[in-house]
Amino acid sequence: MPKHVLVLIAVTIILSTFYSSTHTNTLEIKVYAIFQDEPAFYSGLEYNLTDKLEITISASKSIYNVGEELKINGTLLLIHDNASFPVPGQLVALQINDRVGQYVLRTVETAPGVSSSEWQINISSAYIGDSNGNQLTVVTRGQIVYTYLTYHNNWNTPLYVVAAYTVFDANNVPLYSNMPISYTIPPGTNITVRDVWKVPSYAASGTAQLCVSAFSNTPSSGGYPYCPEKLISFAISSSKSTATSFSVAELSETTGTYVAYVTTSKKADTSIPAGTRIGNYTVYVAAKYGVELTANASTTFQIKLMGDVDQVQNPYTGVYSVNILDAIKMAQAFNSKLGDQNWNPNADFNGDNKVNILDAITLSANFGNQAL
Ligand SMILES: [Ca+2]
Ligand SMILES: [Ca+2]
Repeated sequence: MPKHVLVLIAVTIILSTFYSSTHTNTLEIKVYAIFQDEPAFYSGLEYNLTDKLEITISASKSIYNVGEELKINGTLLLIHDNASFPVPGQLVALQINDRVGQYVLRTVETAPGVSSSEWQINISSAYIGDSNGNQLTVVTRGQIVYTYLTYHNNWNTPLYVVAAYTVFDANNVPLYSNMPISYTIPPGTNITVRDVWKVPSYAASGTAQLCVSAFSNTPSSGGYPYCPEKLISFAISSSKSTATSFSVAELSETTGTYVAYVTTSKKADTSIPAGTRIGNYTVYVAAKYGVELTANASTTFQIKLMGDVDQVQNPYTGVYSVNILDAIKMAQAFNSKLGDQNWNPNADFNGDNKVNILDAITLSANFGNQAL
């Protein structure tokens, strides 16, 4: 068969495929040629340039107590011909900011999780070490340690990369999140980032996790992940831990949805300072699909220190705490109701306009908790 006839047949097949795909409400599973040049974002779901990518986000509560577990989840959706399709196996950049700065930086995945691929950026090495670069497998509370991260650009053009990580202890409490560091990495080369931090006094002994991301920008600026999160385990205090092993890389089970859990610390370390900051939090997520489609979203919640009647910061340490002074304040307001002379709204934790045994139980349950 002459060559031009083969070409004509090929063109006809392509045109007819395109025609049928733009005149139907169902998505076809098809390898889209353009992805061959963009292995980092390969997916089997076809899309058109007129399609839109959307991401939803929600926090499980609008107000959390210090020590509570935060749950952030949402869905990545492809909007195609006025219908929406959950997008499985994609990376989502996630950033939680407290009132001061970054609190958590993660790369999560939409269920059922990403398949292996040749990513544009590889996190080729990540570990906790000493100032000379020697790896540490066990660290102690109060120790000054260094994080070493090596990023490799697999791509054929320079890539702007934001290096970001969060360390979690065995109870899934964030110990440290770095100020994201940005570099332009030339094609085919490595860059190593060194960052210093101090292990907080409240870190649980047991297996801690270093969770490392490579973003195109900070997630709060719409940056998406270049590659899956790299997880590295190390031990805090003792390698003979009784803590059960855990995984921060928990996967949602519903196709196209993502989830992230964070347990907030009940204690503060004033020397760093680190701990749970009360006040407003903002969560940002961002994702990319194919070459052109991006989406981002944000939500907010609050963290309060329940049981803190006097709401006074220690003038030297900046710490809010639930202690005997709060119990005294509550005793003074005990059995009062709204309008009474000894009424204290800060002792009415459940908002029923009475200070009674229920509020005392809340104080008792949170006794000893600290926040910044
Ligand atoms: Ca207090
Ligand atoms: Ca009450």
